[in-house]
Amino acid sequence: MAAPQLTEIDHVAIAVRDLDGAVAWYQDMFGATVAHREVVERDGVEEALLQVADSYVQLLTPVRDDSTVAKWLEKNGEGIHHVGYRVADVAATLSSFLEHGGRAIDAAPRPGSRGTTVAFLHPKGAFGTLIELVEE
Ligand code: CMX
Ligand code: CO
Repeated sequence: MAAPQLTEIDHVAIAVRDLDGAVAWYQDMFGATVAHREVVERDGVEEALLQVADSYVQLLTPVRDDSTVAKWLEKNGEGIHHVGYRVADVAATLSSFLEHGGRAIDAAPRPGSRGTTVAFLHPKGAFGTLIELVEE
């Protein structure tokens, strides 16, 4: 059976040190609209989703020192942290990915922000890019 497809770009995630400052910059420079803002406790981050057509720019900042994004910012500085791809069914896409020998971070789908279901795939098996599968 053919592997389930990525249907759309859900978001491009950018790690920043100052979330309010980054949101204000996108508003001033591009008239950006904040579609959603949330502290995702499980990941130790706060996000602001800026609407770009049917997709988002996800500005991310750590809310805890032990957050994976805090560690990443320390090592890399600000920049693109991951790409979120929309899929119809995260569980089916993740199973197919694993069956094809892919390397996942999450063994099973889990809750993401704004009520989505997500699964992260490891950057080391994906050309250096952290991938988040997103089911709305
Ligand atoms: N993009 C690309 N490569 C990355 C990366 C990223 N975002 N994060 C880490 N790496 C690379 C590192 O550079 C490192 O490579 P080297 O071994 O060559 O130096 C390797 O992966 C291991 O990195 P690490 O610094 O030791 O980090 P960890 O293994 O502890 O964590 C990861 C990395 C991807 C497993 C972890 O960040 C993770 O579980 N991420 C998924 C959850 C997440 O990112 N949540 C925040 C966003 C939430 C949301 O979008 O809603
Ligand atoms: Co994300």
